[in-house]
Amino acid sequence: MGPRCAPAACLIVLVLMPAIAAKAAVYQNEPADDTYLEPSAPDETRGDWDTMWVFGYIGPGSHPLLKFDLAAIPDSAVISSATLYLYNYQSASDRHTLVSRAANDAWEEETVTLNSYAPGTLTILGNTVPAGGCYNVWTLSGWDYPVDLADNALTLMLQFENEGDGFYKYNKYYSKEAAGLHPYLEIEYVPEPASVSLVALGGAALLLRLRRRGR
Ligand SMILES: [Ca+2]
Ligand SMILES: [Ca+2]
Repeated sequence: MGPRCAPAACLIVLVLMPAIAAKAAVYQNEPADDTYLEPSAPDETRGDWDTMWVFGYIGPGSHPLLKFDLAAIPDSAVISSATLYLYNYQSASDRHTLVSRAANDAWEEETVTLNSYAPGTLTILGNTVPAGGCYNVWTLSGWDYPVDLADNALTLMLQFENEGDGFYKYNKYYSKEAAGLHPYLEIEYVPEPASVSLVALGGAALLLRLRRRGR
């Protein structure tokens, strides 16, 4: 009976494992749905507009709503960073703007309105100072992402931090219906558990072949 694992084969497995397991992947995608919810028109849809307003003055403001399809990312992936980009083509305030995860993904841009949509639990993931004529960037942190990798959808809602403070303010962002400069989400992740098990499977197959050869 031959050796259970030839030294050269062991070396190949040991060299390949960290290289494959650590390989990061990048998801970059536009929203599947984007719109905004408008308190002055609570039954109107804005899903086909090329603009999404963040507005605040007195009382509730206007809230962009974006949904990203995460099916391309394995459910077991480990996410190292997530960043939202929205192009601001007209700015009337540099007041802090929040992005929150909304628990309810059951909406479509063609039909959703302020009155038809209950966001469920809102969790603040990012806060940035907007500026006009450029992409505004939100670094997402504290995202409990496994649940969204499992249901393949992330809904994000934007609003001014203190939207009803009596200060007239707005920012206009391009939606995915605009001619260009669309919103997008970038996620860096490692499909770690899947890769490790693939490497382990490859190693097991190699061992099996060597053992058979050794008989
Ligand atoms: Ca849209
Ligand atoms: Ca979800």
